[in-house]
Amino acid sequence: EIGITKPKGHKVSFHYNSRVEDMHFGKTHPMKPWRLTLTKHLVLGYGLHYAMDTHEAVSAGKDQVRAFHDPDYVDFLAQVSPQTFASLCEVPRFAQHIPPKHENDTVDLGPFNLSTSPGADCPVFDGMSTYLFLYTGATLGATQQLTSNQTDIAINWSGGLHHAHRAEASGFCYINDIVLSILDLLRVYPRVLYIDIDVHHGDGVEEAFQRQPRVMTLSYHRYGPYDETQHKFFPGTGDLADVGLKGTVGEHFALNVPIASGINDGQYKYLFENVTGRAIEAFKPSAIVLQCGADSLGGDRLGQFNISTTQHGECVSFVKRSGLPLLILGGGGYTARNVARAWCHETALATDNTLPDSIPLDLVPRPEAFQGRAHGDGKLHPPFNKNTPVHNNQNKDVDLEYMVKK
Ligand code: TV7
Ligand code: CA
Ligand code: ZN
Repeated sequence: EIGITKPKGHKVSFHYNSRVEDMHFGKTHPMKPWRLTLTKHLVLGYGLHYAMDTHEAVSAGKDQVRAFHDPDYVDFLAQVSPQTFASLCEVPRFAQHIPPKHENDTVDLGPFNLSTSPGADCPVFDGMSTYLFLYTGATLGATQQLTSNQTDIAINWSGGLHHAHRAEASGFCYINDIVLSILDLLRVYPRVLYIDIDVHHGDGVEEAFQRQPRVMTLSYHRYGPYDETQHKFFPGTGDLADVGLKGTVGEHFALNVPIASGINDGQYKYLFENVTGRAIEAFKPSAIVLQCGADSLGGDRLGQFNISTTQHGECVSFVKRSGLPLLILGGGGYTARNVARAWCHETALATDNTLPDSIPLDLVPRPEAFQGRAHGDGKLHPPFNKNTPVHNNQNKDVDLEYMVKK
C-alpha cells in the first residue's frame, strides 16, 4: 500500500483531458504529447487522484483566446488542419501574415509562422485545433478554480506554452495559455509573479507583460552560444540586463537568469532559492504561476542542464512554501519517461505526499517505459549513470554569485 493522503490545510485541483494525448506533431518532432499519457499513468498508478479534485478540461472558446491573441490568428487556429492549410493561406486577411522568405530558410513558412513542412518548429498537424483549444481550456479551468477560491493549487501539465506571441506561433507553442491565465488572475489579484524553470527563456510571457508593473516575470534558462557553432540557444533572448521595457512603468518587472550548459543541482538550488526568494520579498505577489518545463532535467533530448527530478521538485516545494495561490503548469520536456517522473513527483509534492522511489509497475500501464532504459529500472528518481548524456558544466560559482548579488 502506498498510502496516498489528502493534503492537510489546502486543496489541490488537477485539470486534464485525455484527448490531448493522441496528437502527433510529426515523426521526428521532439514535442510528444504522449509524455502526458505517461504522466497520467504514473499519477493514477501511485493513486494521487485520491489526494486532489480532478477536473475534465473543456476547450477554451475563441473569445477567451482573443483576450490576448490577434482575432485573425485565432480564426486561423480554429480552422486550420493539414487539409485546410493551403486554401486558408489564400484568404487575403491571413495571407497578409505570411513572412517574407529569406534565402537560407530551410522550411516554407505560411501565415503566423505555421508550416506544413516536416522540419518546422510549429507544424500544422491533424487534430491541432482540438489540441490547442484543449490545453488552453485546461489552463483557464485551473485558473477559474483559483480565482473563485475553490482551490489553493491548480495543476495543468498540458499547459505552459510560453513562446506563443500575439499573432505568431513560436517554438512548439501556438496559444499562450500562460498569458491568458495571468490576464484572468489580474481581475482578482493585485500582483502576479510568473516563474519559469523550462530550459528555454519564457519570452512570450515576458513580452506580453513588459509594460505591466502588476506582473513580474522571472525565467531561468540556458543562454548563449552553443559550444561548437555560434548559434544561440533558442529563442536567444533573456539576457541578465533584460529587465522589462525601458522607460515604461514595466521596467524592472522582468527578471532573467541566463545559465550556461551543464548546471548541477547545488548551483541551480543556490540560484533559484536566492533569486526567487528575493523576488517574492520585493514584489509581494498575491498569486504565483509556475511553469515547470521538464527540459531543464539532465538527460533531456533538447536541454543542456544536469539537474535531477529531486532538484526540479525542490523548486516546486520552495514556491509552494510561500503559501500563495499557485497555478502549476507543464511546458517543455523531451525525454518522455523523465518528464512523467518529474511531473508525477511534483503532483505528489503539491499534495504533501512522499512517493516510494520504486514505481508500482504492476499498477502502471506501459511499465516498459520506466524499465531498463538508459536511466530507469523502475525508479522515480533514477540516478545519473554512465548512460546519461552529461553536458560539461560551464557555470563558474563566481558567475552565479554575481547574478544573485545583482
Ligand atoms: C516550450 N530546438 C519549446 C522549445 C522550442 C525550441 C528547436 C528543435 C527541433 C525542431 C524540430 C525537430 C528539433 C532536434 C530543437 C532555430 C531553428 C532550428 C527546425 C528543425 N528537431 C519549449 C525551438 C527550437 C522540428 N527552435 O520552451 C521538426 O531539434 O532552434 C530553433 C529554431 C529553426 C527551425 N529548426 C530548428 O520547451 C514547450 N527546434 C525535428 C522535426
Ligand atoms: Ca525558463
Ligand atoms: Zn523548453
